[in-house]
Amino acid sequence: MKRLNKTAISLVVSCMGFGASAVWSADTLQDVLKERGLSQQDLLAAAKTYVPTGKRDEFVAFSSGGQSGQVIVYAIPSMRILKYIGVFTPEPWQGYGFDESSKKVLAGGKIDGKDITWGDTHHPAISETNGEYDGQFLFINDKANPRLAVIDLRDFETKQIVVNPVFKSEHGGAFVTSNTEYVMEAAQYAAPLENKKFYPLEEFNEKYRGGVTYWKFDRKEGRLDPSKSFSLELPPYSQDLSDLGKGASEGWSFTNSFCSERYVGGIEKGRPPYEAGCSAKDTDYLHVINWKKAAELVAAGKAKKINGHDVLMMETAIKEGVLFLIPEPKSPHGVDVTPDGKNIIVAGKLDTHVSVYSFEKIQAAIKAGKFESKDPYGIPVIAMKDAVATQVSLGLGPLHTQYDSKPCIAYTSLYVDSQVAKWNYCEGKVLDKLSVHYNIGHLMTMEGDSTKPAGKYLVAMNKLAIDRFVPVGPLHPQNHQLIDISGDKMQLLYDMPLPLGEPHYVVAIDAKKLKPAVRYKVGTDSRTDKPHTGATKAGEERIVKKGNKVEVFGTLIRSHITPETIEVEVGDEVTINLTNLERAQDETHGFTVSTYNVHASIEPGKTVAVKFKADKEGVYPYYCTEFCSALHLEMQGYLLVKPKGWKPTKTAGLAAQNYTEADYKATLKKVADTQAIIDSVVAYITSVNYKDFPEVVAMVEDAFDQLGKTKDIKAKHEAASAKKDWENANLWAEQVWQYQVKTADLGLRAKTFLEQNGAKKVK
Ligand code: K7E
Ligand code: CUA
Repeated sequence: MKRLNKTAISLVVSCMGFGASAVWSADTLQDVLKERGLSQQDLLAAAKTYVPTGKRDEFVAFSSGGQSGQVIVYAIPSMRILKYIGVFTPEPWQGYGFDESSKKVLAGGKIDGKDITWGDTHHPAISETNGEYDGQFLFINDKANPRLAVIDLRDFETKQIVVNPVFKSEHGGAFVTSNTEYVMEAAQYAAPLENKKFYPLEEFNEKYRGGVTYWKFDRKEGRLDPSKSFSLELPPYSQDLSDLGKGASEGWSFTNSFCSERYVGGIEKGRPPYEAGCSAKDTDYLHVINWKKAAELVAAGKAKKINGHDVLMMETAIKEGVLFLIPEPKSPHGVDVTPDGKNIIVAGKLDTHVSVYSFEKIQAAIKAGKFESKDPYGIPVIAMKDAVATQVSLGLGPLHTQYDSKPCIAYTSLYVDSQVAKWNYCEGKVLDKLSVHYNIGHLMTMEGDSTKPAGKYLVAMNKLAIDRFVPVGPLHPQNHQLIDISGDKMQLLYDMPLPLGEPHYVVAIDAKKLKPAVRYKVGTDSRTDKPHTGATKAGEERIVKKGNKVEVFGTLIRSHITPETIEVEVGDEVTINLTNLERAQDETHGFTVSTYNVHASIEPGKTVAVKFKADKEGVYPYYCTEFCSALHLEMQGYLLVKPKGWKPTKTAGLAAQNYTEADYKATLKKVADTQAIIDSVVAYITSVNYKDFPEVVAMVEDAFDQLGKTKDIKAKHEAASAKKDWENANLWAEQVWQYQVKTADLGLRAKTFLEQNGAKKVK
């Protein structure tokens, strides 16, 4: 490769405003290492994460967005952020909360009739088939306002939010059963199950309750079905994380707790705070639940209706043998079922040990009726020694455990030590420890919750980012650290600041399993997956006025909105339905009307409605908010809000430009020249094996679509020219040229793609 000489580069660089900083003039790897103070180890780490342009990542991670109420999508190993998905919080880019259909999704999360427009998202879960991630749906919970959301991974849009009918807060969700029959969530802070009933804290033991909810998932509809969902009443032990059985433990679920002391704090009453009272005892309880049998009992009518929702009461659950407890040390946090389902690993936050429970031993104890005691509610308690296979001391503050593709290998986060421990849970041996940045919470391996973890990488989700990044004020970003786990020793590769909310858990899936759509069927309401009532075909755009209701049926295509003028009277209720007629990939149009607080993101094929009351007389520009083509800025129109009873006083038409025959001729020449370019591009494309490239085939189709539109318009300019109406002849000829420009743009894009991807000549 020819090298530019250093002076030349420095010159360019300083002209570009980078200053003469040495890095930019370094031209060998050694120079860069020296100038930037990098070690060979750094270089190796960089090479393991760098994804050059044109290449894609191997895994896609879905991170909880914490208090942002969103989901953050990023890629591994590059750690590049791909998308934020609005879930519990309005998100303007996607029109989420600013168009009618998405407002309805958010309204599903209303509690007692009140809008709740934020959420505290903790645990995302990918839908599973036979215990493996299938890449179809993503679920995520809201801890603060006990809710659960469904995201469809065909379009990465939130489709549904449901409110837990009996809890006041929840934490141990979302977790899915092996075939996503149910999505599970567990309560956190105990409260009376009857929603609006008051009981004093003195009645905590009697009236306050925890529980777990199993939401029935209808995969065909892609929605949770509240009518077929149920909960199980549990003692007020502050249930925490959960996990579902798989393989050997299929049909069971496990939920731990951190305050089986049932302590009620209150410094104001002279009592020590919760933190003292909830951690006083050496053990809490792991709840072991036979959810399959519980579902059968509910189906057999053994549940009690609370707030119209089926709740299997503890008394029934105990009598029918679906609920058991096992002591677990000490104020534990994570409970994680091994890929084969044979073991359940519980990390005792305040204990240095992780406890490996054996499902086989648990079942043996249940079968033999071997219980050491009953809890105050009569739930049988299995002795720890009868349930635990082994305990391993890992370090201070073990929280969460994830699994490797290699058998028996687990990784546990150590919050207090700020380390990841790699260990063997079959042999009870610590294998390696890696210091990570301060105070790791969750960690996550690729497909780590499935029956077939993919190994390779681990992400440490650290709570604090002190000293790690350029400071951005007292509120720091979070720090997700990428770790290579392919070898015997873990290697830290990359620090990624996450600048939105405090993510708790993340799940990652093999990117190849995701099959997102490129476009919608024309006229689709993306939030319901059904045809939109406002869907409009090309040529059928119209404005319908009934009383004070104005409904616009419009379309969008490069580069105009139809209609381009909407006239209403002040006080009218305006609904603007817009259908994106594009079929081309990534040809999204946005839409907003000045000062009416509406916004829509309209991807190819989608129909969206925005609605508002035109309560202010005046002139309101509307426009496309996505830079969709060279003529994007011209993708505009006017909403005219006229005073009541307004009549035009001036009858003159819109100002003419007085184009002449010469102007028309000049435009025709431009059209002919552009056609020559198009023809040459077409000649190139058809001379190679373009049909072997689906992306190019799509571009070519779109290009001919654009060009096809010129036929009718050509007839228009010719008709106008025959009448010597040079004004219209010239303007319609200009419109022909606009379509040619779009055609040429696509053609050139296709040509570049073919050249870069090694297209071959065909005869
Ligand atoms: Cu932050 Cu899973 Cu909600 Cu642990 S949880 S760290
Ligand atoms: Cu459409 Cu900009």
